[in-house]
Amino acid sequence: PKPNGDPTAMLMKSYACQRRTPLKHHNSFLTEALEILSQNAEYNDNEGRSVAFRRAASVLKALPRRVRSMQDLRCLPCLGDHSQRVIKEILEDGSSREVESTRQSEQYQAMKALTGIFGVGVRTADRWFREGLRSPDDLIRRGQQLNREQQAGVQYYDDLQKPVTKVEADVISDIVEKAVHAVLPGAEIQLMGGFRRGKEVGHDVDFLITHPEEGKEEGLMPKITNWLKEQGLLLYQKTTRNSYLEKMDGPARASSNMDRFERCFSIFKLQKSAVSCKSSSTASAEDVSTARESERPGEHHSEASGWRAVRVDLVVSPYSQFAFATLGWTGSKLFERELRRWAGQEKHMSLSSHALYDSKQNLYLRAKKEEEIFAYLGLEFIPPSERNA
Ligand code: 8DG
Ligand code: MN
Ligand code: MN
Repeated sequence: PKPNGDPTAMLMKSYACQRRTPLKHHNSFLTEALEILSQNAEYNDNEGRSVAFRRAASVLKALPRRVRSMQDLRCLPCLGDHSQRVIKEILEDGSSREVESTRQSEQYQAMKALTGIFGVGVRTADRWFREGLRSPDDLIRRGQQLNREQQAGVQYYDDLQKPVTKVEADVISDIVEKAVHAVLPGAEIQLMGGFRRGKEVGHDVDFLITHPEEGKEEGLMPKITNWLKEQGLLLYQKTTRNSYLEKMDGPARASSNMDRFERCFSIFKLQKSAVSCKSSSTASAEDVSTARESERPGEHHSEASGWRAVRVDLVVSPYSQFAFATLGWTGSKLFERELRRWAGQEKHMSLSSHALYDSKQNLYLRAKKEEEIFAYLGLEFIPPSERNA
C-alpha cells in the first residue's frame, strides 16, 4: 500500500465540488445503505450526522470501480468510523444490521411516507408520528387538519410518488415554454435540477426563467400561472417571492440554500395523450386495464383517468443573476452545499443563487456563465452531468 507508487490509486479530493460525480456509478450497494442512515438522521433532526453519511456515500459515487475490500478505501476522505463500520459489514455479510433495522423501523417508514407528502416537512411529519399517524390514509381517516398545499399533497399522493420521466419532463418543458412566450416574448427557459444533470427520472421538474432585458422579468410569474390556469393545466400553485418560511418546514429545511427569487411550487395536470405522442413507444392499453374500481374521497387515482399530476417548480431570475441561479438550481443538493462550504471555508467568499461575494476584496463578483463562477472559486469546471454528488 504505497498510494503514490500504485497506478490504480487515485487522489480523491475532499469537497464534492472538487470532484466529478457521474449519475451512474459502481457502488450503489453501499451508497444506498449509507443514504438510508443519512435520511434517518435527518428524520431525527441530526443534521451533522445526516451530512456525514451523505458525504461518505458521495465519495463512493466518485470511485472509478466497485469497492471489494476495506483496502480499496485507504486514502479516501470523508469516511468516518461509523460509515466504515457499515461498509465493512456490508462487504463481509452482504448487509448491515443497522441499515436493515432502520429500513424496517416503524418510525423510518412512517416518516418516509409522511414527508413524501407535498407540503410536509420533517417537523410536521414528526409531530404527526408522535400523535400516532403513519400514512396519508391515516390523515384522511382521522380528519387531520391540513393546509392547502398538504391537501393537494394528499389528494395527488399516488401520482406524486410516481417518478417523472424525461419524456414527461420534455412535454412539460414545451408547455412551460409556450406559456412563458405567450406572456413575455424573448424570455429564456432552462430545465434545471436532476434533469439538467442527465437523470432519466425525477421527483419533479424544475425550470429557471429569465429575460435578457433586465427588469422585463418582474411580475412575470403571476402572468405565467394565469395563462396555465386558463388552459386548465394547473391543479395547484403557490407563488412566493421569499419562500424562507415555507422552506423552514419543507424537505430542504436545513439546507441554508434558500433564495429570494420569485418562484412557484405547482402541480401540473399532464395529459397522458401528450406524453404518448411525444414518446416513440406506442401508447399502452394499461391505462384502462388497471383502472381502479373505486376512489376514496379526497384522492385522485390517475390509472382511472387520462391524466396524471406532476410536481413542477418554476423560478424567475433577473438576467444579471442568471448564472448564479443556474448554478444554484442545478444541484445536486450535496454538490450545492459543498460549493457553499468551499467558498466560505477555503476562499472567504459567500456563494448564493443570487451572487458571489468576496469578503477579502469586499465586492460582488459578476458572472455571465457558470464557468466564470467556478473560476472565481478556484475550482475546475464540473459539467452538470458530473454534479451528481
Ligand atoms: P429530483 O427532483 O430528481 O428528485 O432531484 P433534484 O432536481 O436534484 O432535486 P430538487 O429538490 O428538485 O432540487 C433541485 C435544485 O433546486 C437543487 O439543487 C436544490 C435547489 N433548491 C431547492 N430549493 C431551493 C431553494 O429554496 N433555493 C435554492 N437556491 N435552491 C433550491 O430545492
Ligand atoms: Mn427536481
Ligand atoms: Mn424541485
